[in-house]
Formats: sequence, structure tokens, C-alpha cells
Amino acid sequence: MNNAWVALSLGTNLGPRERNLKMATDELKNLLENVRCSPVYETVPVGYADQPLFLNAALVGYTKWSADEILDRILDIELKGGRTRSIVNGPRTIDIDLLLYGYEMRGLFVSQSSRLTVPHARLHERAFVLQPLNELIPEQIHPVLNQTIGELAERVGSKGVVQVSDILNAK
Ligand code: PH2
Ligand code: MG
Ligand code: MG
Repeated sequence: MNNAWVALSLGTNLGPRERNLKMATDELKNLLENVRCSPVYETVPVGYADQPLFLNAALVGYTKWSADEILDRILDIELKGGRTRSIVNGPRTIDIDLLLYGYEMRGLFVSQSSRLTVPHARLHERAFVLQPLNELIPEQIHPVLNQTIGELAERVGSKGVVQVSDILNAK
């Protein structure tokens, strides 16, 4: 398969949170192939504290789209989910972040442009990203830090991050 491989994170803390996650996942399944979803975690807000608890999850899949094209489509799905942007790191109906992008044979893609940074710049600091991701790809190596997702997840720990359901994998 010469498709690229992607890892995404999902976050929501406004409105019907489970429905927001489900909507985003269904849309992403139209965009990606062989999608695998993590369990859902309820997480304490990081950055801007005075806001509701989040639900977070991670998802991996394959795509023929470039990283830039994926980004455009992610923004469309966020808008469809009712996303507006007011406070940085503030409450949102659905946030979809591109974490990792690459090819199995050629390694992971590293980009630092004004529009797109992959690996995601804060991936390695965030338990709400790493714990779900660790359920899917513990052996994947972060191409900049040269540590596995499992190692990074263990380092940040799971404070403020609780697995609450597996709705994205329910039939
Ligand atoms: N997203 C942020 C900022 N803070 N905190 C949690 N727990 N979960 C998030 O998804 C999250 C956050 C910016 O995107
Ligand atoms: Mg985010
Ligand atoms: Mg985002």
C-alpha cells in the first residue's frame, strides 16, 4: 500500500460530547481507510483551566491525501461539528489534531511550516493525547524525539485522564 499513514487526536468539551466524537469519527472514516479508534477518555482541561472536562480519543488510518489536504478536510469536519474559535485552548465542540503523518517504508513526515507542524508540537507533553494513542500505536517512534509513544506515555503518566467508554468501537 503506498497510502500514507496518519494519527489524529479528537477532543470535545461542549454540547453532546459523545455525539461530537461519533460524528467526527464517522466523517473521518469517509476520508481514511482501515481506521482504528482508541477508547474514550475523560480528561481535565490543560492550558485554560476554567472550562468543562473534555472527552478525548485517538484514531489511526491510511490515506491517499497529503498532510495539507488532510488538514483542509479536518477543518471542514470541525466546522460541521459547530466549531467556533474564540479563546485559545478554550472550550470546543470538536477539535481534530493531526499528530503524525508518514509512510511505513519511508518513515514519518516532519514538517514545521506556519500552517502545519507534524509531529504535533505538544504531542509529547499531553497525557490526554498520549494515553489514547498508546492504546493504538505503543511501538511507533516519535521521529523527532526518537522515543516510542509507549515511552512518552509512561513519562507523562495518566494524571487527569480516565478511560470512560469504548463508544467509537461499539457496533
Ligand atoms: N485541547 C486543548 C487545550 N487543552 N485539555 C484537554 N484535557 N483536552 C484537550 O483536547 C485539550 C485541552 C487545545 O486543543
Ligand atoms: Mg488541540
Ligand atoms: Mg486543533
